[in-house]
Amino acid sequence: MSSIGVLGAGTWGTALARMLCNSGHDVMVWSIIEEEVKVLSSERRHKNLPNSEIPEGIVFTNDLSEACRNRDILVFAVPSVYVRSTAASARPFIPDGQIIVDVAKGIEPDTLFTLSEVIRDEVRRDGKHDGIKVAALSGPTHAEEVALDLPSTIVSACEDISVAELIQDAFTNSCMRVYTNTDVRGVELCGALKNIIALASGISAGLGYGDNTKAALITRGLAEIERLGTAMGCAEQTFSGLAGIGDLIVTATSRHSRNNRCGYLIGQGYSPEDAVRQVGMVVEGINALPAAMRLAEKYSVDMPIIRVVDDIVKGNINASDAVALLMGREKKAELLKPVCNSDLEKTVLRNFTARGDQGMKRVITYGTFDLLHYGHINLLRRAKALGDYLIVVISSDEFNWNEKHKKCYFSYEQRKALVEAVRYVDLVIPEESWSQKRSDMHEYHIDTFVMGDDWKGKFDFLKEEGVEVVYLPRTPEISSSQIKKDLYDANAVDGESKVNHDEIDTDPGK
Ligand code: C2G
Repeated sequence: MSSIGVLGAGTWGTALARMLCNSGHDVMVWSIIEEEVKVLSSERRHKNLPNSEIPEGIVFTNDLSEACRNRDILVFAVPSVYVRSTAASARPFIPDGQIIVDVAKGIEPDTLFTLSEVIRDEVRRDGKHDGIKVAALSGPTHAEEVALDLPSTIVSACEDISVAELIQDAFTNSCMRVYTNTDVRGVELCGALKNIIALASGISAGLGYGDNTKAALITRGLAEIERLGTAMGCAEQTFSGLAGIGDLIVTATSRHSRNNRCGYLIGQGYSPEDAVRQVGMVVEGINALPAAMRLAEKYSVDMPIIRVVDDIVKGNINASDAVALLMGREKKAELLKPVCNSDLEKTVLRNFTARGDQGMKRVITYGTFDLLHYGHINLLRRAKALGDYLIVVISSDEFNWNEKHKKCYFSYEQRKALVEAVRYVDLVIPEESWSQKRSDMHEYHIDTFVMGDDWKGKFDFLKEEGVEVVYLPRTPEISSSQIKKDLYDANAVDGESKVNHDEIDTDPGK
């Protein structure tokens, strides 16, 4: 069993703490509000969870260091607007390597960071926490129902699948079934933006509209979120999963949903401020609007429902005009994106015709490919030998810098040009996130995923996407970093015995 610190004694934090304690974990809950600590400690009930007793085993504290120290897992369950300040206050008590789970839902408006990114950014500020591992836990889980031990499911998301699985183990019990997903950004984006669709669904009900309108808002609302998510490099499947459609259904249709209730009051004619006051709890859908609008603009994604909700909350339009606005938009096709990009399709068909046999086997591999060398060529040659069409996904400069902390000698465009010139390579596309692999397998109809065996085991999860995963032996002794080192050393030697070139006779005639 684990020792778990839960930061935040709100409805969700308390419901999770109760579940974890009943599973046998050692749980301590921290709240910045001393009065809240006193009431919860003495009454052993949360005001929003009247039918759920808080187990005696849970200790409530106002001492942040006590809640953070010596914890196997630290859970951030504070409202989205307090995640950064809580991370800053907790940093001195968080050891490097700490596993942290964010369960709040939202996007930070000024940085556009998801909340796990906010925590990572804030805790690592002192340069002494590069080893922390931050995950997100998100899905169709009303706190009120989790607190009643009603069967629920949730997603544990982390790029590092071993961390996602460790959290899966800690939170799984007879009432909670946990699924893992490496697409953290997609899971968190769903969690934040579905609250806005829930507001829209509540507004619609408040205006007296029925289930047809609700179903339309849920379906088209998910389409908007998915469009934005895939533009941000998230995996398509995340949006049709528990953190996506699952959470959207439970939030947009349930009386438990504070976003839905707040929307209903707005539809009834209350101002957003009065509606939030009446709900009496944090309405994350309203907090998520500024970031959602900035993301839609940044990625040039059309998000009409979210835009309309933003206009209503800002008072630019009244709710009764909103639905007419949405219904009066230009006609659209539902399947907007070609199954595969046309250039690739033409190339595939050309190769298919050329070969004239049963079909083409498509192979994909990923890498930085800086200072292209024979180790890379060996990899590309063997990868191509596994099929008929080889796609090489080259890390963008931003991805290398932000995620791999690598500074390349050649820019992405230069590395792309070099790799495209290799006769084994058929197509080069950019790698912009760790999580794009899953959707790439489907977007490019991949049969075989290949990597050097220095990555052995890291991408086995792609087998779930129906592709063969192959790790090929690395070419020993050569690497981009080795080349840089050798050149540096050689230069250093040269510098000592550097000949004065003025003395060298450049006249070839002599
Ligand atoms: N490689 C190899 N032999 C070498 C060097 C590299 O077989 N001597 C292989 C690596 O195993 C990898 C590919 O060549 O499969 C590209 O190597 P890098 O550019 O170093 O790739 P890396 O930075 O590890 O990026 O999402 C995966 C990452 O993008 C991989």
